[in-house]
Amino acid sequence: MNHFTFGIDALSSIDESTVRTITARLEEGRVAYLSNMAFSLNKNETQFLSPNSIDNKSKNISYHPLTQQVRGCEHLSAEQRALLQSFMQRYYDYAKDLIQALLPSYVDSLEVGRTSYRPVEIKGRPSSYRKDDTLLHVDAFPSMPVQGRRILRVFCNVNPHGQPRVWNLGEPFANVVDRFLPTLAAPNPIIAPLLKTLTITKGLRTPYDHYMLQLHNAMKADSAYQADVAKMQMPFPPETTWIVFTDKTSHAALTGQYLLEQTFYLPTSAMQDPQLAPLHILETKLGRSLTGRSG
Ligand SMILES: O=C(O)CCC(=O)C(=O)O
Ligand SMILES: [Fe+2]
Repeated sequence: MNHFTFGIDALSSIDESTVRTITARLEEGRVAYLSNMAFSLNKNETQFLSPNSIDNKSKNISYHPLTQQVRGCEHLSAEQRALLQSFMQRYYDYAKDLIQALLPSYVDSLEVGRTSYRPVEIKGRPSSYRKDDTLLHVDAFPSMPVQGRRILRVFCNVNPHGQPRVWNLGEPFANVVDRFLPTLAAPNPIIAPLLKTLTITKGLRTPYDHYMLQLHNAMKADSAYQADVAKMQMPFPPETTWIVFTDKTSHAALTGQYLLEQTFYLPTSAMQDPQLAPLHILETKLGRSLTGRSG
């Protein structure tokens, strides 16, 4: 165990006090590392262990458990797409069961997000700096405002060739905020309603979303910061799982191929300690509410 991660060895030994500890550590910003828990592919799913599973335009295959739609594989046959759909649904079920076992107090409030399958090697993949996840960042998405809710993600490395998924983990969120918040522009109140009307954003980009997006971009844009900031390299071997609040934990994915990921959203009110939410931390620093309608 260290400042960045903590291990969970077996689901069988988890009692109420362990649950509280796990929840607290995750909310602090550590990564829960499950070194002997993994999602396994069925025999007929191993055909998707190829970068050709995705079409040219996409960087991953995405699925939404509510609509049961798969995207990013339109070039495949109807039969293959149906198989991918059940593959992704199985991963969602796996992730949901893990949350149920480890973080039961979240379950009633958790909202389900996308499932993603990433069969392309991330190292050297062309991308603009804002989309480049090999740079340290906290998660915030331009088109998907979370309006203060937490982003909780469950990852599993399903690489069949022994290749780890190598991440860097960066400094605590409070340090990131101290470093970058003074450099960020305040939101312009005209912009958010416009983005919503034009359906550029799915819902209203609140001042919270504005600041998180600016933070995400500022971290990625600062190459001196990327080089100099304290960080720890963390290789996640195949057949391991990890869970993290990616909106608070500074992370970068350096190398790796074949990853499954499930996103959930959690209202801050459902946290064990809502004061640990990025929303609360930013509101305290700025001395204002960030989820109201005006910028
Ligand atoms: O692909 C990965 O390993 C992680 C990329 C990332 O930054 C994320 O999913 O939030
Ligand atoms: Fe990320």
